[in-house]
Amino acid sequence: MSLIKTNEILLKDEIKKYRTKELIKLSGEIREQLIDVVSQNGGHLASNLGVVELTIALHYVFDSSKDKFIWDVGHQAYVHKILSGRKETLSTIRKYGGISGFPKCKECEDDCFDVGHSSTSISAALGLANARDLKGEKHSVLAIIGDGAMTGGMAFEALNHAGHLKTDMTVILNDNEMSISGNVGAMSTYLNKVRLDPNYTKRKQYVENILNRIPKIGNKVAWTAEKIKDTVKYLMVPGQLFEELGFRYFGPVDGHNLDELIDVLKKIKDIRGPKIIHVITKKGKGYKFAEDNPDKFHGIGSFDKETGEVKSSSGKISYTKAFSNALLDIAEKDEKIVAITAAMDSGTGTDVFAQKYPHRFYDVGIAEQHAVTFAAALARGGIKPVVAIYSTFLQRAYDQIVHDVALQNVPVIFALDRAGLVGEDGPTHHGVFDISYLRHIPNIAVMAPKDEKELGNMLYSATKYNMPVSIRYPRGEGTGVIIDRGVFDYIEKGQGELLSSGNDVLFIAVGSMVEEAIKAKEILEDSHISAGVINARFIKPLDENLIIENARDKKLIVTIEENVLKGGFSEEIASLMEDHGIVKPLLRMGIEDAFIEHGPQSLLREKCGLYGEGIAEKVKEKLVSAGSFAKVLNMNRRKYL
Ligand SMILES: Cc1ncc(C[n+]2csc(CCOP(=O)(O)OP(=O)(O)O)c2C)c(N)n1
Repeated sequence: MSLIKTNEILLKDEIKKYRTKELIKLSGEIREQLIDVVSQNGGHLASNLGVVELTIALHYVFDSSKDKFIWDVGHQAYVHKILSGRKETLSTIRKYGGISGFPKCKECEDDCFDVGHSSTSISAALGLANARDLKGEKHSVLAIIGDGAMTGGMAFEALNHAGHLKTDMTVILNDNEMSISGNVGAMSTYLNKVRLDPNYTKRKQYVENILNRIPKIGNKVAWTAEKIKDTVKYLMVPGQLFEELGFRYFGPVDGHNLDELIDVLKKIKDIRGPKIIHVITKKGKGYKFAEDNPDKFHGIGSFDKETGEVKSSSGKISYTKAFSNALLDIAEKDEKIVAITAAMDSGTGTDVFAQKYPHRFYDVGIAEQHAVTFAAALARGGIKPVVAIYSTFLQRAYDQIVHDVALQNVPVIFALDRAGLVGEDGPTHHGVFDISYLRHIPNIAVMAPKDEKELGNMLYSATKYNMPVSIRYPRGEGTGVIIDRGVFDYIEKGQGELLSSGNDVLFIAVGSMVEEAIKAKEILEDSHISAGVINARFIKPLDENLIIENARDKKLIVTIEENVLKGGFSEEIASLMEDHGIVKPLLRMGIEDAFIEHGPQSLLREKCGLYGEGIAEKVKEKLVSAGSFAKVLNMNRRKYL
């Protein structure tokens, strides 16, 4: 289904007739629309406010239905959406059935590559540019990448390859000195140096002009002259890094000056080979609250646009906060504990740890693979690293988990926030694969808490296991359970928890789904169906005895997990049953073999059947199809009479 309104005026065509004054006016109107929509729907505000002029200039000089724009991460593509036919539908962004918060090929032909995870744009641009060349086509290919995304290893791998291939493509480096929080690393320091040197561009041009005047006489002299040129250039021009990699460097350019932007884009349009334009922007530009607090307004829920205040929630603490508190309390008593984040300190709640223990905290940039190997080596060196990464982003580091952590059996703890359906960010961000990609790896324990208190207990226990451990927990508020700060219960490795015993059905639920299993159990009681509930706690190693003991006398076993069914927890249980010769109907509740779209987290859970009523319904259906429903009902009626 196309979400584009066919009658919508294409602003990207209109603006080609505009003069600077009109483009500036349009920038203001776009900013107003961004603030209006994001204050209602939530989303990535600060990044989009920062690229208004840059996006207008790109659409002014290029044509995105022919030329290819690849937005790194894609969270800053709202302005592109507005200009390329989605001005009217922007109000539906991130809503179920509405347009996505990220570029999506199926949504619009002006989106040429699906994105969501960081640092892929240069690889994608290089691939599209080579496809163009192989097919003998003619169009421009541009990767628009932030200085945060530039810290990701993939970006460097792609620069290295592009410089080697000498493919005609352009990288626009959108440098706002911020990742989600302040940017980190040597690359950031380097860009800062270039940015802060006002005479840099002039000096570069001057040096190049002089050097080009050196005459070339004979091979040997020419070679020597070239060498001298290189050396002089290197000494005189700060900012040679990209040129050394084979890119022609242009900039720094004021990313809010439309004339300057349009001018440089027009100039580079006809220059062949790999080029990089360094554009300086301000994150949150034009909205005071976002300029003052770009971190908070990077990704935000709905808020009051007059005050900048986020609309209040129920007051229960989030899983992230519970993790953050527990980490702090545990680390206070164990100085070997260090925390690692990959550019997500506030998202993972490690920012509080960073403030208290700056020397025990590492923000590695958007570099999940490096984070994991770095942690493995810290652990080898006798330290206890806690690596806090969203479930979806840890996908990047699968090999490092296998090769560097599990194989060496070193005690790295993975705190996997946003495990399960995350909601409005959609399929690139749902954390629904980690059970599958972790449970088959030897040596690692895979855990999931039923509530935010158990999360603390699991983290505490994991620091004692002396082995690799992963703890997955969902996005959003906890259950509201009371937590005694600094007091933890040790959980024996591989120990599940029987929450209630029943006669007919056994629920074996994982993490966020334990609460739903309890609801389903209560609903089923109204139909005289008696269900027991096990909180699995461990996906691996399983509490085999607890599960087998409770499964034997049941008519139906139900597994519930917020993960894909393929390779998930239910397969662990199916194997266990098989191994113990227990032949029972098994109802496996989880995410089917498809990518789940964006929308409110609770709605998506409902659509996947992962909620109390839905589970209870499925149980009844399964009992009917297994021929057990009438039997259970008759038996239980007799019991109750
Ligand atoms: C692999 C991966 N890790 C983490 C993230 C989360 N993330 C989204 S945007 C972002 C910061 C990007 O900074 P930058 O590229 O400078 O863009 P800006 O928002 O500052 O314009 C991060 C860390 C991600 N999308 N992908």
